Amino acid sequence: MFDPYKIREDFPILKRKINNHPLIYFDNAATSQKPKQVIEAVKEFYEKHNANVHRAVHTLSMEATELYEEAHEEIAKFIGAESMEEIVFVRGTTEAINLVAYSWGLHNLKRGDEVLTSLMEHHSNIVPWEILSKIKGFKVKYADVNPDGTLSQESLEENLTSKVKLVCITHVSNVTGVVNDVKTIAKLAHENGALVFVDGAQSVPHMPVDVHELNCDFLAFSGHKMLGPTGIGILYGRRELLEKMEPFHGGGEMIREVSFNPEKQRCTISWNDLPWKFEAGTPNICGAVGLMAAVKYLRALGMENVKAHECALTDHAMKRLEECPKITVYGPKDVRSKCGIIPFNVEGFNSHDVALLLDSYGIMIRSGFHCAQPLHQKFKIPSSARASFYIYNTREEIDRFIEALKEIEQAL
Ligand code: C6P
Repeated sequence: MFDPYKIREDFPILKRKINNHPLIYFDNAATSQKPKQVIEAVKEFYEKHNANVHRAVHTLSMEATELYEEAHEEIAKFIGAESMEEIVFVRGTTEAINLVAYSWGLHNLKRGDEVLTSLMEHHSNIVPWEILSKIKGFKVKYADVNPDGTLSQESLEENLTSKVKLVCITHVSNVTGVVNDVKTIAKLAHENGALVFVDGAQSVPHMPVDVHELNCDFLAFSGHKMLGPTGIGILYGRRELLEKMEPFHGGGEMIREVSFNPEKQRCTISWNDLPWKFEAGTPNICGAVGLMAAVKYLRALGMENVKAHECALTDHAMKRLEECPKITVYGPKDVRSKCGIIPFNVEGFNSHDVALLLDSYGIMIRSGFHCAQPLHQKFKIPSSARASFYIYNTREEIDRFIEALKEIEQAL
């Protein structure tokens, strides 16, 4: 039985009061809270196993290495990857996207090529491609978004010409919670000879995601949005692609051999095996250990149950928001095409003021443009307030949120 009240007992921070109100944390799309199982795993690592990985033969280094490799394996299982060779630890989704831009894009994209993304992307899935396009001369194209925030399939198909070498698309919008049909997009892209990069920052923490089922070539996500520590994220890449790609960063762990040729006064370098070829320097070992605990926690809950819980909360919140006449909600009204994220504005209020007023009730939401300005431009608004839910949120919290919003509505 999925019981959010029981789950809440694992999250020490949820016992806090803020401004004399019990904390209601609705900023989960920005980062999630951490259960004691993750906090304990991090503490235990530093108290008992701390050492560098893959470098020494002593007991502590062996233990740290074993934990670090096991973390890769757990993540591979969690997303249905074939093996841990396909799992590269990075700092987060942003770094994973930059890795693909520079390790794959720099060497495979040229003038005349196109990269197709969309107007609902987070800046992290726009900016690296725009920067690289200035160096390589390819074009970045944007599939349009319908007025309700869903992706325009028509625009996507129109833009998917034979010049497109890579389709970079978010699985779930961090503004509206819209879930894109990436399986169909991947099928269309592959039929057209393009590779598919899926930004899973807002999907992997909230629903079952299987890379084989999606048939994507790359998938990126961040540990901190799925109960794990900050500073650890994942790039999944199909093994054949990762094998052919050049490294992103140079140094340390990613090297097999560096030999100096005195005649040429140069070093010849060969790369380490996957996934270490992409993990230069001392990695975030403890972050990986914490993330492994997070993934075990989520797996025990069942990702189908996580999804169902968040859908039910969203449904309840959307219905209750109809009681607030001064509130405009953006994105689709049908909760079947979205998951637990609700962007809105209150007539007469700036989104930051709404967030500050809610904070006085102990309710944490995000305000601004959520690193997705093109989508806000599309909605013709400068910013929005955003509530986003997770496993420990309850209907009761949503009811308190609605009551607070009703009071705010009356404040003007
Ligand atoms: N979105 C939000 O409040 P990082 O920062 O690298 O862990 O994740 C970047 C990122 C990429 N793609 C999507 C779809 C995202 O939602 C995010 C992070 C946070 O919406 C912080 S801006």
